[in-house]
Amino acid sequence: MPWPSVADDPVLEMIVSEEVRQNTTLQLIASENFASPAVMAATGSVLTNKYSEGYPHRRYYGGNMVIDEIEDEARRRVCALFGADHANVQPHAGAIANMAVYQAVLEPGDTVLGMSLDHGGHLTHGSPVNFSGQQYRFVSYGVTASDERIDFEDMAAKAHAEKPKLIVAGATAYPRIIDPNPLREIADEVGALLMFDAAHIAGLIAGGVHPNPVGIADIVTFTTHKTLRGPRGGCVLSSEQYAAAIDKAMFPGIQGGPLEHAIGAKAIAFAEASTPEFSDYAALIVSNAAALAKALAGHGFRLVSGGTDNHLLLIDLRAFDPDLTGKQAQTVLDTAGISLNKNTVPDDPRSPFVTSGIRVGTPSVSTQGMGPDEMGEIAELIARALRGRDDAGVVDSVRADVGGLCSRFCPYPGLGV
Ligand code: DSN
Repeated sequence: MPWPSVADDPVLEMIVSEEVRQNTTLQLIASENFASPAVMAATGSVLTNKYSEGYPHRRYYGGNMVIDEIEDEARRRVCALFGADHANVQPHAGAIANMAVYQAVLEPGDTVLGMSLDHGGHLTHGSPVNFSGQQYRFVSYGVTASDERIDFEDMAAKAHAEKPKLIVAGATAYPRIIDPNPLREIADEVGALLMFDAAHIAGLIAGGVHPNPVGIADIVTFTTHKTLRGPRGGCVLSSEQYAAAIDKAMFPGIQGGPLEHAIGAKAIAFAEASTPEFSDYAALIVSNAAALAKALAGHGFRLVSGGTDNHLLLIDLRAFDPDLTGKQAQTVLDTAGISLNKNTVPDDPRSPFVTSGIRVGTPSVSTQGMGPDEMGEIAELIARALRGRDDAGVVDSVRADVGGLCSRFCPYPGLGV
């Protein structure tokens, strides 16, 4: 039977428009990346057609002989990549991975320590608007006022006072290395479990440029689409001790059928991330972030914590221009072809919808092969657009220069044409 004709479906045109946007504008959102053609091919493959509730060799549906091989291979590859005993590759997202861990090791109302969202944490680390903050009793830690780095002293004091069952490490807007060792010590002092949410830095860990929390934390969660450069999705790594509880929480506890097309793509991404070329890539992400930080500081921007040693920078705009909000900066830069996000800075007087900061990341531009010279160009483009934000001619000229830069480093030649 023929497929219905969708040749004139406007959504197909919209996909081409998005290809054009990604090829011709700068992607500086710290949690985004460009997946490889092999990862995208798996994501768009026939694996999407298969129901496979359960786990390899214990499914609720027939016909899973190939799917089992693929999911087994994904689990083997990710365990080898990070040195883990057990992997669950089924989470549709990082939030679901975290939810499954909480369901596996906590009872509703249990006390948990997590980094506050406005100091760089994540919604699922206990935000009151998220299930995590609603179902569990989260107590927040954050960064110091002086050096804007994680306040381990305050964290230890809170751990001793509150006796949490779980300590959650990890962040979405924290530009520094998170050493898992002091976290382990604090967790051991108070008899807490330690979960490390490595969503942002999984690729930096795989590439060997950031410390690996596997084997130090009891459980490690991450997303596969950020620095790791795979398909959109999540993963949980653990010792055998927590494997059964986590698997049961994921399915049947939370999710139904796993997205096997995403799991096939994860397997490919795990193989890509285990190559020497990926280690070079991870090092480039970090060196590009440092170069961009230095160049932006030269244009009068204040970097939260004074710089970066990962893939992102958090910029406090108030030193550059006290009247400029993160919201305005995001809008102006969108018009100039520079995609990034507004972000609160620690103890931000403005609301999360307005903010005094922006977050900037280098995973995508590093995938494009840009280096320190281009980081200097990008800093100049950002500064020029924001300084001249009331002059359409200036913003247009930045947009034209962004187009020129992107044409030299096109991520997907042949797409969007
Ligand atoms: N939305 C992700 C980020 O941008 O950091 C976190 O879930």
